[in-house]
Amino acid sequence: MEKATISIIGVPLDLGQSRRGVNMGPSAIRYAGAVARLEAIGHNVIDEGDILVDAVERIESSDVGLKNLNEVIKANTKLAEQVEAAVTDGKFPLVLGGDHSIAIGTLAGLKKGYNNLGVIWYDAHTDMNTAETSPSGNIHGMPLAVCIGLGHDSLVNLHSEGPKVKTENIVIIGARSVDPGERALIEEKGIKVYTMHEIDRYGMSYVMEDAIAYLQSREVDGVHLSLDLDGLDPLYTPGVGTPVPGGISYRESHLAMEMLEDSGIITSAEFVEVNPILDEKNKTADVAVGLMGSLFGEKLI
Ligand code: EXY
Ligand code: MN
Ligand code: MN
Ligand code: MN
Repeated sequence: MEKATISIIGVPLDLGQSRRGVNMGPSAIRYAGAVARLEAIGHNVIDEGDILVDAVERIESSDVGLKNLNEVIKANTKLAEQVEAAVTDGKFPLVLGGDHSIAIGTLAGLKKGYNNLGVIWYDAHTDMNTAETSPSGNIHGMPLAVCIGLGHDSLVNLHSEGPKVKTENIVIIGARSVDPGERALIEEKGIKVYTMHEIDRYGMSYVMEDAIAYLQSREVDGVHLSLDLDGLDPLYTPGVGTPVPGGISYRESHLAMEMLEDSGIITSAEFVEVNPILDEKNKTADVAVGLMGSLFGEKLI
């Protein structure tokens, strides 16, 4: 990856899900040395600090069954503005979560900067529920549906009207916990998904080669990497709110990041769902920072 000016934006939001602690994800990732790690590779890093998230007591489902809807909207609106500003200034937005609902703000902020944005969704989950299909009412299980225009109006139209990403420009990697409503939607929209079956069967090298070639064939003018640390096996990233066994290994994840770096297609990234309260020491944040190193060009030799 060319030497970049990386704009780090922290989003201490845990209201898109039900387990406290993931709002401390940005601090845990900073504590794991994210800034120094990226500077050591030669990048110019500007830590813009954290989006201000109201410290509200938990407010259960709003009238539409979406938990903490207003707070999630507020935080994501601020995030979208900051991401948009970073792109306008020619910086690489690196967003630190916080639960995965923050992808709503990130993708909204990216929209104006790209005509044909691609998305790689690295996750145990497909995050494609709506209020109607969600088993939990947690908005962190909905961002990928929202970004293609499905879900509550205030989320779909956040920061700008309508969908933020075309369904054919989305690639999901690592899925292994998918709800019935999400399966139906993925089938209906024909979204490209490499589940753990494909990764086991063909190997991460093939999956990444195929995914990168697919996005290049879509002639995307940028690719956003939305990396949910629960995409890895909980053996490596135990500090996440919705762990799912049988996940992607540590080395497979570094290979994926190394191949993305080599391809040069990634133009923005977010690392989400790090929950230090559920972690073993700061293991999950350490893994996140290590993966950032590989994504931004750290070489093994
Ligand atoms: N599919 C379940 C739900 O919608 O509640 C679990 C979602 C977990 C979402 C995490 C962020 O990836
Ligand atoms: Mn997720
Ligand atoms: Mn916009
Ligand atoms: Mn997940």
